[in-house]
Amino acid sequence: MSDEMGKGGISRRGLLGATAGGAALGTLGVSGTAMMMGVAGGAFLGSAKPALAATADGHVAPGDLDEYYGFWSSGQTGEMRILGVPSMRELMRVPVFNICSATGWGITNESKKILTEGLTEKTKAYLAANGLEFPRNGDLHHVHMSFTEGKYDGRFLFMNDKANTRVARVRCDVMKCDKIIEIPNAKGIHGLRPQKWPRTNYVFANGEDEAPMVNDGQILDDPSKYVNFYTAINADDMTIAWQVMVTGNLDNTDADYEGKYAFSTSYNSEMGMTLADMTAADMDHVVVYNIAEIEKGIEAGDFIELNGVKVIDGRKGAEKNYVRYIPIPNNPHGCNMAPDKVHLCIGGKLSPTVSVIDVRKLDAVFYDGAEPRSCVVAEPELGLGPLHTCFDGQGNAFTTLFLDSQVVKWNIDNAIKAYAGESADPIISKTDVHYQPGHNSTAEGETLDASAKYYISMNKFSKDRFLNVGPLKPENEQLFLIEGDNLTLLHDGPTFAEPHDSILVHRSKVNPVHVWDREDPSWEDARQQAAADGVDLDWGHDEVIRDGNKVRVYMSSVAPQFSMEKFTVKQGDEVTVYVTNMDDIDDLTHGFTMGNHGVAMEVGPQQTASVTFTAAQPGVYWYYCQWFCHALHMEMRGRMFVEPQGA
Ligand code: RUQ
Ligand code: CUA
Ligand code: CA
Repeated sequence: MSDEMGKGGISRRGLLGATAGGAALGTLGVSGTAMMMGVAGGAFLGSAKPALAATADGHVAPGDLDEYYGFWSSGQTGEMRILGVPSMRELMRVPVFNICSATGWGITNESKKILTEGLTEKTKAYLAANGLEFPRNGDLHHVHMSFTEGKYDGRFLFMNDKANTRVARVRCDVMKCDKIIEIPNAKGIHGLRPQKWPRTNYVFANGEDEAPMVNDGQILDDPSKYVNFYTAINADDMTIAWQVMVTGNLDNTDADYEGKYAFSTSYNSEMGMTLADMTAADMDHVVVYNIAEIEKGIEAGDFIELNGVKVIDGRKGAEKNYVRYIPIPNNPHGCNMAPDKVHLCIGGKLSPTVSVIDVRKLDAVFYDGAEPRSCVVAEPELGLGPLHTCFDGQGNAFTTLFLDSQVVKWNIDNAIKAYAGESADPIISKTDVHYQPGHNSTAEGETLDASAKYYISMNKFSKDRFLNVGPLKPENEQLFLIEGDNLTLLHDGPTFAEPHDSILVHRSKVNPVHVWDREDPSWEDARQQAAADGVDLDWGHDEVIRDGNKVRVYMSSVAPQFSMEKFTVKQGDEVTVYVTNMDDIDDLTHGFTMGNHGVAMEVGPQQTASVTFTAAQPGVYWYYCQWFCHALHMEMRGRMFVEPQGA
């Protein structure tokens, strides 16, 4: 085999023309790929069924395609998930802050680079001292897509890791994470939103946990020395643009539709360290950030530099025109900007209210000395435990009521009228959910394309909705059809931890590729190493390069074979295996697992991936393809021979 596709000199194009075809499988009398796919190999890519829309009741028949992509966070699982909506079928799991056995995320060299290069020196030192390369866990709460002029633009998805104070980016063309950065100074990145207007230049991220400004083990019980950080990340290169130091902690965040203001809720304006302290005050606050003033302040040098980041002091008493603190009852949580471009809705959590801020009134608060709460234009009492709010684009809002296990649909205008003393009832309807909802979402509800079609309730408890699986229960995300004033339950979807938050994006805005581009930057290091070793990754290659005790093994794969049937290394060698998948057929992913070495990776069509490990005790070790690719997938294997040291 290696004679035909390796050094033997068949060009990549030549190979592609004969993908898994006659040469290799002539003895079977059938083209391998065609055998698996049930179609003529290569014709598959263009032959997908035409996409059919869901019927009016939200039913998507087998084989039909969903109208919306749902991008889901997974909470403490640390990955991003992709669902089809309205079918609620789980389409994909994209590892980000977790380690993934199937794809090799956290195992391959390419993923390790992403997981390590954005860490702070302090964290790197801690990890190194403990024999770790990167944090093993993540807590991914919020996934949001990049915007252009208030609408999703299909370029990137951004997400937070509360556990290890990180922010990640996923490329929507291949649905893989390409950047992870740890945010300096801040602790526990929680709320995260992209700038909506004019485009996502910044990604805003809240630090939830206060810490002493210089956190070096000298200060514990002096809250006056504790601070919090709001971070603006440059979305295009994932560097830190600036931070604002604030009083009170930061929970959720959002941005306006003018590119002027961004907002954070704080449940701990008290700067308390205990539950009693954090819930002591009747009012906490929303912090309003004045983006242009902050940029001017940075420009003018009005910042301190902390761990390499330009930090504006926006603490109470030092606000200047950088920030304002708007008093809000009580331990507020959700922070959601309505697509009417005007109203920001803040969930009261301990208060049964949602506070509505008219962002047009903020200029007066900043520049005319208007009383901070003069921007609050409504505060309807909606029910117990209001957390998050989403919108239908028609002036109505949906707020989750955690304690009531309900969603309340309400009208923003009526709430404003009632607040002004007119007789108007903002509440339209209340619908039970099962149970204890946190986030909710409507289709593109956080954008100017908000629509009144589907409503997702992400519930923290499922209790009796499903077969009992032991003390740890699944959680429950529910899909409702919005029909006039009412919500009709279409679907209960049990999920593993945790359906924390989601966005729905119309499928016309998301266009991932089917096959990797050979020029893709994600294996640039492999490309450079191969060039230095005189190996052209784009050709069928088949090389073992020894470099001291480092051994680099280059091979390719075409279903159902690796180009190399065996290779030899020595015990204790540091072995790097590079696999290039020469198949360019839709859905023809291979893998590489080295038996008993704890390594595995996905190698998608036309992708190069690499993994490094130390060769174990002398003997024969089988490597194999762990992504089912062919009728002869089981046979897609080879041997690594480990010779004794000194042999
Ligand atoms: S927060 S359940 Cu992590 Cu999104 Cu409100
Ligand atoms: Cu290649 Cu399975
Ligand atoms: Ca509080």
